[in-house]
Amino acid sequence: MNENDYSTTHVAPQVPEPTPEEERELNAMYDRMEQLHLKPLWRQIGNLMPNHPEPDAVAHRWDWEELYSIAQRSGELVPVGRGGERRALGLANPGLGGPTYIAPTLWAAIQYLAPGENAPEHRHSQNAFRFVIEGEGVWTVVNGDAVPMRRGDFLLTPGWAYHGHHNIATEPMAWLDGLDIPFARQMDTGFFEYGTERLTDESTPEHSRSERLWAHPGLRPVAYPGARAASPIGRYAWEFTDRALSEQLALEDAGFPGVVSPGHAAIRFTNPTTGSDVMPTIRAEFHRLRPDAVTKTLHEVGNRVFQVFEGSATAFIGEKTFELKRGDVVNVPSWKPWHIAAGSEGADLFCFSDHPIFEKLDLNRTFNPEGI
Ligand code: 1HN
Repeated sequence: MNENDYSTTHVAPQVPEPTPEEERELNAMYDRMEQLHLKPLWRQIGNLMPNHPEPDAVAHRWDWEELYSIAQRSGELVPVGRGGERRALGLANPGLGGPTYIAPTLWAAIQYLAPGENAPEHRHSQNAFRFVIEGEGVWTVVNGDAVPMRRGDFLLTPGWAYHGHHNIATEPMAWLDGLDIPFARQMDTGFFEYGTERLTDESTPEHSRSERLWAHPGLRPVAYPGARAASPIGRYAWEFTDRALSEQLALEDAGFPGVVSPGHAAIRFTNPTTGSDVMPTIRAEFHRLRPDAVTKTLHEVGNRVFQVFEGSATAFIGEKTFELKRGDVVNVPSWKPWHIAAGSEGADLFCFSDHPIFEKLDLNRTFNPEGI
C-alpha cells in the first residue's frame, strides 16, 4: 500500500457461518463477557482503528451576526459575576453530541462584557487566549498585570495564571475565547481556584508590564533567562501582526520569498523563550490572503478553528463549503482536507489549533494531496 493511500478499509474476517449449536455457545460467551465488563475486539476493530482519523466532530460555521446578537441579549438578561464567572457563549460542535466542545480538545466561545462590568479573578490549569474581533475598553488582569484589549489583539492567559476582566468604556465589548478545556476534561487534568472579586489591578495602562518587558522583536531581558512552557507576553498587539503580514506581501511583490504560497501570508504567535508555540497545547496564527488567493489543500492530524477578522472567504472542508464573512467562525476536524479561497477584497483570518499536542507526542501527520 502506498503510504499516502488512505482509502483501504478493514476487511471482516472470513468466519464460516456458525451452526445453531455454535451460535448458542457464542451468545452465552458474549453474555458472560458483558457481565464481566469485557468486550470482543474482533467485533469493533474497524471502528477503533480506522485507516485514517474519522472524527465525530463535523465541520461547522457559526454566523457572527447571530453570535453577536445573542451575546448582546445575554448581556441584557444574564448578570456576570462569581459562580458563573464569565458571560461566554460556547460553540458546541454538532457532531460531538452535547458538550461545549468545538473539537475534542478545544473550547471556543464568544464572551461579552457590558460597560462597567467586572468578570472576577480566578485561575485554572487550562490554557486560555482571547482574540479581539471588535471594540476596545476592556483590560484583562493577568497575575496582577493589567493588559489592554483592542481590535486585532491576541492575548494570553496561560494555565494557572490568575485572570479577571473589566470594561471601563461606554460600549460593550465581545471577543473570542479559546481554551483547551475539552482536553483537560477528557484527560482529567483540570484544577480551578477562585481569586479576588475585585480586580487586583484596576489601572488602565497603554501597555501591560509583560509587553514592556518582553514584547520587543528579537530582544529578551537578560534578567530572565531560560525556557518557559508558556509565553510571558500577555498581549500580541495588532500593529505588529498587521505589519508582519504586510511586509510578507510587500516582499512577495518585490520578488522575494517569505509567503506560504502565492498571495498567502501567515505568521505564528510564538513564545520568545523557546521560539515555539505560545502555550503547550494551543497554536495561534494569523493568515492574510490577497484578493482571490487560495491556500494549499491540507490533511492534518488535529483541529483548527478560524475566525474571519476582515474581508470574506470560502472554506472548503471535506465535502462541505462555507461562505464566510467578518466575524464568522468555522472549524476543521482532524484529517478533513481543507483549503480557503479569499473573496474579492481578500481575507484576514485568525486561526488557532491543537497541533502542538500532537507534535509533542509525535502523532502529527500532514498530507498535501496535490503533492506540493
Ligand atoms: C474562562 O475563565 C474564561 O477567563 C473564558 O475569560 C471562558 C470557559 C470555561 C471556563 C472558564 C475567561 C471560559 C472560562
